[in-house]
Amino acid sequence: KMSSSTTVDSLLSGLDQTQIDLLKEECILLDEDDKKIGSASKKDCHLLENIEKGMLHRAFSVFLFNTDGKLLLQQRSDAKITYPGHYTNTCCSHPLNFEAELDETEAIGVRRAAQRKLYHELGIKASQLPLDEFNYLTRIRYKASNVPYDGKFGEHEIDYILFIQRDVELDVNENEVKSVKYVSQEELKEFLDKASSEGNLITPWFKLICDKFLYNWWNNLKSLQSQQDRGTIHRL
Ligand code: DMA
Ligand code: MN
Repeated sequence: KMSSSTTVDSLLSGLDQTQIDLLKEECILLDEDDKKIGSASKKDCHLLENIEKGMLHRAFSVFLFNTDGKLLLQQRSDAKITYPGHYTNTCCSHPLNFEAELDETEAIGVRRAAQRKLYHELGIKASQLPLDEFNYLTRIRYKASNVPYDGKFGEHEIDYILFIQRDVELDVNENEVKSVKYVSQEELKEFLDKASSEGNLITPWFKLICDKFLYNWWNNLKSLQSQQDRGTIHRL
């Protein structure tokens, strides 16, 4: 039984204590229409056992571009519990279950969470990331039910896509991020093409977004309002 302390301990044994502590964060539980139905710990939200029963939570994915139009990629640290060492978009996380991040008006709660985590993971000061500059494009619901390595954790989220174009100063948190790099479209395509032969791992959500949406949005960085589709939840 998952509730016995022995199982809980073995579930987390050998994992990074800082990341274990972050599993206490309270995420927002959703129905399939992105309506809040409750809250649960980050740990409970990501257990495959719960995901298989339908547990779904709110998340966001930030794509940050510099003024040359290059995308900032991050490689997740080896300490991360889910998808360690994988390459992904600039920053991903969850709005948490408190008033400021629950506010759904123009996705302001999600944008506040993005500002919080861009500082936590990449050291980008909030003053360099005004909330109004985050362009909320659409939502994507996806499930990644099998994390390699453990088979215990996964993702099942409604993911808010946020674009922002700013030149920023980075001060990377090594517990979260192993490396960062800016890439052009050509460089990203080549990187993804060669990833498996070169042994580079890519997160499932980043792969899905690249395959279906990213380059079209990227080609419209100057006119992102035309790309907004906030009424839709893309179910992948
Ligand atoms: C979770 O990201 C969000 C998505 C879109 C997969 P994460 O695992 O990086 O969250 P956190 O940084 O809070 O651990
Ligand atoms: Mn998640």
